Amino acid sequence: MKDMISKKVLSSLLGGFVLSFASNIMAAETWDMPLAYSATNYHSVIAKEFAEEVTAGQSDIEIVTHPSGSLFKGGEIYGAVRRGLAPIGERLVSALSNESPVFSIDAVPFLATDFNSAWNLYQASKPAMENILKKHRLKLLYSMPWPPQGLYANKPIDSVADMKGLKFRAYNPATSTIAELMGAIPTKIEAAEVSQAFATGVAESMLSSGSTGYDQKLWEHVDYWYDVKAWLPKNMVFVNTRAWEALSPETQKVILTAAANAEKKGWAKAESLSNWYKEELTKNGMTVAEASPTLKADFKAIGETMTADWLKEAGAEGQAIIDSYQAM
Ligand code: PCA
Repeated sequence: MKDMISKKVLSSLLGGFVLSFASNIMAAETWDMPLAYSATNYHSVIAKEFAEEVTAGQSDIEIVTHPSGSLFKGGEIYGAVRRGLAPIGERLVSALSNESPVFSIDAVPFLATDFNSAWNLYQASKPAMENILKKHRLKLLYSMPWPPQGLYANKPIDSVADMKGLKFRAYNPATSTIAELMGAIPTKIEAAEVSQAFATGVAESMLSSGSTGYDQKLWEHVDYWYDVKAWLPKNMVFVNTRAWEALSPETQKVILTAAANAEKKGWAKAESLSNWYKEELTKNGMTVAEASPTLKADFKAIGETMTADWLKEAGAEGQAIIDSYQAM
C-alpha cells in the first residue's frame, strides 16, 4: 500500500528481530513468481535478478521466483496468473498458440532465424500480443528469446525421411505439427521433464535450442544436434491486471524499470550464450553439425506449409504483423 511503511523500510529501521514480529502484523506482500525452466537457466537467473531488483527498490512488494515448474508446471502458469492464483509468471509465448494465433508467430518456421530478426518480429507483434493479454486481464512486462532451434536426435538425420517413426518431444502446437509432417510421433513434454523423457525412451528427438540440451544434459541420451535455426521462440513475463492495479504508482514504476532492464539483459545474454551452448554440447561428446542440404530443404518445405496455414488462421491481423516485420 502507498502510505504503509513497507516491510523493507521497517527492516532497515528496526532490524531483523523486530521485523519478524512486524511481518506477522503487517504481512507485507510477497509475490510468488512461477517459472518453468531450471534455476540455472539464464531465463530463470534474469527473472530472479528482476525479482531482486523489485524487492530491493522503493516498492511495497517482495517477488520470489519458483523455477523448474516447482510452484506451477509450465503448462499451468498462464492459467494460474489469469485466475490470480499467482500474481506474476513466465510462459513460452508459442506454447499459448491455442489461446490466439498471435502467439503462434513466435514459432513460425524460418520467419525469423537470428537474434536481430527475432527482435524485429517481437516489436512487430508486441501490440497484438499485448492486446490478447489485455483481453485475458494480463499485462506484459518483458519478453526474451531462446537461442535458435535445432534438431536433437538419437541417430544421424540426413533428411526428414529419417525422422519417420521417431518419438518426438514437442513443446508447443507448432512442434507437434512439425513432428506429424515429418512422420514422427509427437508427445508434449515440459523442458523440466525432458531429461527423464529421453532417459526412459519416451522421447528420441526434439527441436530445441542448445540451451535446453545443456540444462538437461542431453548428451547422456542423444548424440546429434543439427543447427537448423528454425526460429527463436520467446518467454514472456506477465502480471495479473487486478494485482497490478492494486499496486502503488511507485511500485509499478520500480517493476517497469526492472522489467526493461531484464529484457535488455535477456536479449544480450541469449545471444552471447548461443555459441557457448553449442561448444558445451560438443565438449560433452555430442556431434553438433549443420543440417544437410536435404534436411534444410525438407524443413523449408514444412516451414512453407506451416506459414501458409498460419496466415490462413491469423488472417488480416497476422498479415499486418508480417508486413510490419518485413518493412523493418
Ligand atoms: N527451450 C525450451 C523452449 C525453447 C527452447 O529452446 C524447451 O525446449 O522447452
